[in-house]
Amino acid sequence: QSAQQSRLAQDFVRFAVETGVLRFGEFKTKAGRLSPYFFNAGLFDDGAKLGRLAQFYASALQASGIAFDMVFGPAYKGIPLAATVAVELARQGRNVPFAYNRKEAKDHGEGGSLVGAPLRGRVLIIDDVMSAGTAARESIALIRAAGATPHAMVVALDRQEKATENGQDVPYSAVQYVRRELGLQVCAIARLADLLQYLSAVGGDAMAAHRARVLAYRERYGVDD
Ligand code: OMP
Repeated sequence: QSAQQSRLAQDFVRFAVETGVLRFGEFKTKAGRLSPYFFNAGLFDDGAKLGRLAQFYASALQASGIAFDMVFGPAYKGIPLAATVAVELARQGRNVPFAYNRKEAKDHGEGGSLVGAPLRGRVLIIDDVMSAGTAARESIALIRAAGATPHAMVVALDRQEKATENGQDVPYSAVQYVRRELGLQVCAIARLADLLQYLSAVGGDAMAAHRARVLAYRERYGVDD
């Protein structure tokens, strides 16, 4: 991680905490884990927050050097993310095609489950969070089935925790799996490590207590980078 990426990650964690998108407490994750923190991208819930979020994605992409020909937003949460990032990229002078899928198959009208530009070339998947990796696998299969190449993936938060295979924890994270086994480039605006760094930097009793719980969670479910 470069100095630029780590500064961006700290700014992003602060933004997520200040907007209440990143919260501390007790939450059940999709994989059924009891987590002391949760990142709810649905709470980027006005134009200004979404615009700022899109700038973070665009900066993280630029810092990563990842190449791509188009963006894809997986339903539902990836759709506004990919749309706003496409708008931000165009605003910065890089106009790329944009597509998304619908969850329900449609039997009339335009048909099919893909909407927007045809899936072609090196597709960048834009999503919110990677935990155990279920969502990532679905998008990759869908892009392959359309005859395009799932080339890269960008998420706001990499929770850096063990992926699951058939309901069992495995010793590597979803990001590591997607990178090593599926060959995609993956970038995250921030990772669990950045959240821990933020909590130390802010200091104070409340943050120290959150940090202790997040560390215990990482002890149980986390992976080494
Ligand atoms: P995986 O599909 O297991 O990687 O989990 C990713 C999904 O979990 C996200 O797309 C969210 O639906 C949800 N999630 C969050 O949004 N924020 C979190 O902090 C944790 C999760 C989660 O359930 O793991």
